[in-house]
Amino acid sequence: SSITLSTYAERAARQPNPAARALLECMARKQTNLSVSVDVTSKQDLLDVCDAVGPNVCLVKTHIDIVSDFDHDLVAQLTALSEKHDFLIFEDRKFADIGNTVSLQYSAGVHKIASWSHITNAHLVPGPSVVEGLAKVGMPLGRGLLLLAEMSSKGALTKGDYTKACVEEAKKDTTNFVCGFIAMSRVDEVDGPNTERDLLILTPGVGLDVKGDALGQQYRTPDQVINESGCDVIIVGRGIYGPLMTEEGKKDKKAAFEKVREQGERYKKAGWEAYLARIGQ
Ligand code: 5FU
Repeated sequence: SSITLSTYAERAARQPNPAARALLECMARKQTNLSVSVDVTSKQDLLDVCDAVGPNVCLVKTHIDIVSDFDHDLVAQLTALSEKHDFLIFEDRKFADIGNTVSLQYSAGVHKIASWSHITNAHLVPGPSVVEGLAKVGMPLGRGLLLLAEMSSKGALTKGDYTKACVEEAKKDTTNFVCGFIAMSRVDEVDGPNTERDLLILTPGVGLDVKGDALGQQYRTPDQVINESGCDVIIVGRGIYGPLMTEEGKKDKKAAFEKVREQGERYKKAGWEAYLARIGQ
């Protein structure tokens, strides 16, 4: 299809959503389609992982509510790292409430997500008003929203008509606030080439060494995700920061961070090779 055969640079040039455009430009500039999911619970570890993998990633994905010692200095330092290393920030908040509530959860509370996160995501379970509520806050700030069209975990209910409804909602959003999906496949093209909107597909559940975890996660390789399935960004968590979590890693943090850096490089290479294979270069 036209989208999967286009380069990231070509797609950046025609992308109407400012956050999605900045992401595609960053991907083309740094030659990386790797997003690191930094699911660590201390502020310093989060910042140190970002500093270690920063040169190799286009996007840092956070779960800011798992950071035990969260404060606004974390946001300031994360933002500074995003400028130092040239990456965007995606808070994986998975909003799923009525429009009024999500607009408050997005703008206010302890985390004030909209003020620092370029991209966030939402479940379409409540209906289109979840998008409207988030758009009210995010659009004036130039943010982008991904709909969770498909999840990676075993037995996920995100399939069939539900996935289709997410795609329809994205395609009919004339404001361009919805800029893509969390999905496992090219969900916008199951009924033929998508010539209406260039939507991004960001894909978690990526690992080179294991097939899953003990709690239902399922992993595929960067080649399966980018080349075979036509997705745009690989999201890798434990495959990259895993060395920090071992007994050995806790004892020798310096050595662990060097391994984290190496894993970042490894996944960046694998993701980019898969992309080059897909566009035929
Ligand atoms: F929407 C989704 C999904 O369908 N699967 C996921 O795994 C999100 N995720 C997130 O990606 C999840 O919350 C983790 O933050 C991350 C995957 O981490 P892993 O360590 O690579 O399994």
